[in-house]
Amino acid sequence: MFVVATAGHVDHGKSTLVRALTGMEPDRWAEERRRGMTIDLGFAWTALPSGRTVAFVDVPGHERFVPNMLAGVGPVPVALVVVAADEGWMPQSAEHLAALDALGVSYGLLVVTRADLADPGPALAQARHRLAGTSLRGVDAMAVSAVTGAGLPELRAALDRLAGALPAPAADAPVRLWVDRSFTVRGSGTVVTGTLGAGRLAVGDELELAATGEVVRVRGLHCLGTARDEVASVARVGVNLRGTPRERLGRGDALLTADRFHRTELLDVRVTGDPAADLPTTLTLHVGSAAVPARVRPLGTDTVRLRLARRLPLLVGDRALLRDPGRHHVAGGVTVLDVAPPPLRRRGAAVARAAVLATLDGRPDLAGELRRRGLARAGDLTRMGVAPAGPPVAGDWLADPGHWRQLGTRLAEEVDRYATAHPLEPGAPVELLRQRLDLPDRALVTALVRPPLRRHAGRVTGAPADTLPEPVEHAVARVRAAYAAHPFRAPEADHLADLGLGPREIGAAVRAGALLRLADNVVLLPGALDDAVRVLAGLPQPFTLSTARQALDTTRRVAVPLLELLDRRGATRRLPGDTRIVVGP
Ligand SMILES: Nc1nc2c(ncn2[C@@H]2O[C@H](COP(=O)(O)OP(=O)(O)OP(=O)(O)O)[C@@H](O)[C@H]2O)c(=O)[nH]1
Ligand SMILES: [Mg+2]
Repeated sequence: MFVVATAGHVDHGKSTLVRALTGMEPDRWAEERRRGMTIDLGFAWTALPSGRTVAFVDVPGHERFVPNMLAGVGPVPVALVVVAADEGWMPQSAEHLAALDALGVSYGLLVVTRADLADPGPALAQARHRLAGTSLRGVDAMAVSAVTGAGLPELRAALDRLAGALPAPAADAPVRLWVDRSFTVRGSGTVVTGTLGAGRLAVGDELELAATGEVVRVRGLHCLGTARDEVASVARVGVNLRGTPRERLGRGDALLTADRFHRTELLDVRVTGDPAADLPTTLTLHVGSAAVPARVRPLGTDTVRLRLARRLPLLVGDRALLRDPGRHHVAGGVTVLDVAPPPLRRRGAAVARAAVLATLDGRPDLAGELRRRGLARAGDLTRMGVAPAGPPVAGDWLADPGHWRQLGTRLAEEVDRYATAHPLEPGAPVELLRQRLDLPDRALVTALVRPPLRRHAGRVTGAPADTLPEPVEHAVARVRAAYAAHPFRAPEADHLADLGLGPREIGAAVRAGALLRLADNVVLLPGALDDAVRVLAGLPQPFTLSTARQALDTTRRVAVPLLELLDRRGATRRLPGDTRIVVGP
């Protein structure tokens, strides 16, 4: 199936043409039929000679109903531009064409109808001329009469050719179904309809409501009046939602594949049409079937920041339009450049931002996105419409390579700075480093730790300090002098304290290799282990704790942890009966 939206001035024969092609009545309301005028969107479909199905979204031409028209064409990138032979180009012909051009609609047909009432030649020439400067330039054009049927076979053939030229829908893309109608079916509950432009839907799917993020479940699907278990794009589709009251959603809302869209109220866009500086401060943004008031802040000559009155599920590269409802004026086409733009706080930020936006074209660009953001989560990028690739640096974080290298350098500097400011601490706390580097996740700090940096117990240490703070150096020197003659007589705790060696100082001296810690408050000089092995090797083997203690000229306070440490290091081995031997040389 493919879907075509009509466009054109009021009374130019759009609905009559759809009726003639499909045998279906696009004007659904009694009021529409009474007044002979389309007010809201109409839907009809038929088989073409090739067997393909074409579905029409028939729009109203009256100037009062332009918002309805925009809700119809917004999600449908194919247009049937209708002009009456006897009236020619009219104001809403121009306004509708401006909207299609702003949205970048490039597939369609130009049909001059009511050809039985006047020579279609002039209207055809005039309309062709109008289309020439737009996204619809060069589309097939023909004259028809819906009353006599003249030209309808040619039109059907042209629709078939058009269908063959359309790009294949992205079958695996996430679903963003813009709702164009919602109603209640007795016994089934709420049904919404829309044009499924990409992806597929199946009964049982869980979808997200764009307005609220609420998750809803698909209870039933309809396509062209037939119940279906699954519907693939492109299609007109009716979705029955389980347990969702009708008031919860309506035109302008969207059903989304869960967790695949960033719902934003702030975006940076490129505008075509009026210069950015000339735009009013408030306009209406039309995208999909939605129409949302937007505050406009010009940034560059053709780039602006929009603040929306409500969140919309937008992706980089989306097309939309800005309209001034009071003036019946399509102010410009919109290409979405950034759906998660940085705040503009500092002086000069707007100018800098304009320079960045000048380099963007709305094509998703992973490398550029990372360059601008430095770091980004893969999931966030996906939700913006930028496909992530490559290995993450930590968790699901992707990084710009240059930025990541720079962070590594800064981490080393911060670790150094911390060590200088806190020489007795065993490294800088990870959380503090996260704050200093302004990183959003501690896992990133951890991932940045490279030798010679090391991570230990929630801290990052640099290369071991070979110089100790002077007071500690002094204290250690005094320990060395005092115990040279009795290397295994560890100083008592209060003696250490007298020397100025508290737990932190001892920790620093141990890390620097100036002292050897056997147990809390039991420290020896670094060479003590080798000396002890030499002394013990000279004893008759095996030897007892008491023999060892006497040979080492020390107390149990030292001998017990010393022998245990030697056991652990494999220098001695403990035998049954609490004796030991020295192992190896
Ligand atoms: N003679 C003749 N009359 C036509 C033809 N097509 C439409 N009409 C008449 O033109 C009038 C308007 O036709 P509609 O189909 O309602 O026009 P529309 O473009 O749908 O109008 P809106 O939806 O209100 O914008 C009706 O009275 C139709 O009968 C045609 O090919 N020949
Ligand atoms: Mg109509």
